[in-house]
Amino acid sequence: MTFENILYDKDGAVVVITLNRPEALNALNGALMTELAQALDGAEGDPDVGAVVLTGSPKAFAAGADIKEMADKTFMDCYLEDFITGTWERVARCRLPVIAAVAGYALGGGCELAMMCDIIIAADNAKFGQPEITLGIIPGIGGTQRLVRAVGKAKAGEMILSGRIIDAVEAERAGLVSRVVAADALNDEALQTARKIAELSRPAVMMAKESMAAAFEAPLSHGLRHERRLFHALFAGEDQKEGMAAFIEKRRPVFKNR
Ligand code: CO8
Repeated sequence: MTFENILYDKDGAVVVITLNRPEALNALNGALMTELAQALDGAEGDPDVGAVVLTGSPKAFAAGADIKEMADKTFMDCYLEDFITGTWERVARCRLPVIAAVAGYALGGGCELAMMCDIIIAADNAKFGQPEITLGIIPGIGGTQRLVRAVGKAKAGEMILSGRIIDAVEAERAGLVSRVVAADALNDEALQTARKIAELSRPAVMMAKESMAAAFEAPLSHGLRHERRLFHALFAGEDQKEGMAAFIEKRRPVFKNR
């Protein structure tokens, strides 16, 4: 597939999508997001493909939504166009695992785009932030929700309210990225991870992804009820009896179902 704002490469069972507006640090405009949605349609529609890597340039994954495209929009423009929301959500709706390989800036919509992926692998020069507040706006495509869930209220609060940008080490410590690798190893590491996933049972991987999404989407009360059912069910097994008896008798438990 050929596009103007992204590159689409198929490497065995992995599709690598590279954001490709280097002159604008991969600022995300409507055309790019439409192409990205089409590329994901292509990857999902190809039965050989088991995983997607989404990456940018060594200097920028994406420096945010395109400020020049947004600057003159009115409320009515944004509302009536449902300003790029539809195409952005395509990334979050992708049924295949998507690995974000982030080098350089992942700011604003760039950070939000990375957070829509299942795994973020960061180069050691990566920088993450939600600087929208410095432009007089707020994150518009999930930042206030996904960042709070990813790193907690304290760090997300500082990032979203003050616009503070964090480096790769801090992002890993905060749980925003799965790991940090040397910048020159980023593409290989992401590709290897994607290849490993693509070799596994496709429905198992897809269902695992779907199930993890429920952890974000189900209300706490449903999650707690589900947990309680499983907790009660364990009292039907022998190991709960053995474990608790061993505690009371001050001996090591010998579990049957190991
Ligand atoms: N939009 C448009 N153009 C950009 C953007 C951007 N987000 N970021 C960089 N560029 C352009 C610059 O204007 C410049 O272009 P030119 O050469 O024509 O002047 C070129 O890229 C290179 O940028 P710099 O010269 O600024 O490069 P530096 O290395 O000096 O600085 C920075 C790099 C720090 C990343 C700097 O470019 C910067 O601060 N960029 C803006 C970061 C930002 O504020 N991002 C948030 C944008 S708002 C957003 O993402 C909202 C998301 C919600 C969308 C909701 C949709 C539904």
